[in-house]
Amino acid sequence: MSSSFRVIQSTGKWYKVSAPDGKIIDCRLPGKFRLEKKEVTNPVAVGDFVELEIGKDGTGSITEIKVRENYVPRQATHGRRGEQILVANIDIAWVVQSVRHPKLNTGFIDRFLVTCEAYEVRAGIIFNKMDLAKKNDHNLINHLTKLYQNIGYDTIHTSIHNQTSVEELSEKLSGKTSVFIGPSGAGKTSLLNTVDPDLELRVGEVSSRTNKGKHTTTYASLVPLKNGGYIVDTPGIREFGMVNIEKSELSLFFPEMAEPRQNCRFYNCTHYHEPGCGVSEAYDLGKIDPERYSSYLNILESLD
Ligand SMILES: Nc1nc2c(ncn2[C@@H]2O[C@H](COP(=O)(O)OP(=O)(O)OP(=O)(O)O)[C@@H](O)[C@H]2O)c(=O)[nH]1
Ligand SMILES: [Mg+2]
Ligand SMILES: [Zn+2]
Repeated sequence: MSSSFRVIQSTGKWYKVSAPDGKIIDCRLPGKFRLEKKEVTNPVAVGDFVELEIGKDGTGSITEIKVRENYVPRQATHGRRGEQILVANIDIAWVVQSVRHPKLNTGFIDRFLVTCEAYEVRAGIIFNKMDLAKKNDHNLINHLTKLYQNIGYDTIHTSIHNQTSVEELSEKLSGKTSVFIGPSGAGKTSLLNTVDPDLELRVGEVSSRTNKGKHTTTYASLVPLKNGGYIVDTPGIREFGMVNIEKSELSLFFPEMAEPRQNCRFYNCTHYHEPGCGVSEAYDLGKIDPERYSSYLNILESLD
């Protein structure tokens, strides 16, 4: 697809599109595209392949949005209804969480993973700022790493102060289109600057008062990596709001529940209070991690 036009940044009104010859073209989107997709707050997302018409002034007008191979949506924020498409056409989506500063949020990870399962996007987990980990943190991270690897997710430990970990990350990114999603201050942009110092992307401090990042990255953007491949750096988000997921299908998106749920007595079992539940049985046998099950219940409740 490298011979096509691709959206590399969107500020709402204007889109930056990279042309096959490497030039960057500022583009607008005709209003009809917005009317067509009312349930989506952004009809064009970073990563989209598009067709253009280029005007005399050198700016473009998007004439067609190519069918997406996949995308990652989340609930729109700021009181807007519908969904926001965070990124389109990627090989893998990484959730980036810092072990500390800001605090690790496993609920975020699990909601993100459910969305990736539902939208058939390969997912991985990056535990960053490992240099700040205390003994207890190491125990927790080792537990989570085993847990997530067992259910099929690539999981890596990084620190911008540990070159070996950065090289490992760099290898995972090379040759693919990847995206980093996570809370503000987790270190998404810092990791990219460490993978490729020529990028010189802007990073910001984490507030020592609130222990939160300061929303330094303001727009998602797709950047080429020197080892081949592309990465989409995204602005930090406080929560990962899921969209279009029904209570009755939620357990389909927990890989460790896929098999046990086949033994449930009721076809529409929510695996919460029903008798003859295969998932509860598997839980009692220690085959489902208590943290994941409690995440499942939290999400189930939030889907009311
Ligand atoms: N100790 C330590 N600090 C880190 C690490 N990675 C990033 N930081 C620091 O964390 C702060 C936030 O980094 P950013 O890269 O701006 O975080 P971000 O996830 O891009 O944040 P937003 O753009 O706001 O979403 C900076 O002060 C970084 O220096 C790490 O591995 N270890
Ligand atoms: Mg950033
Ligand atoms: Zn059940």
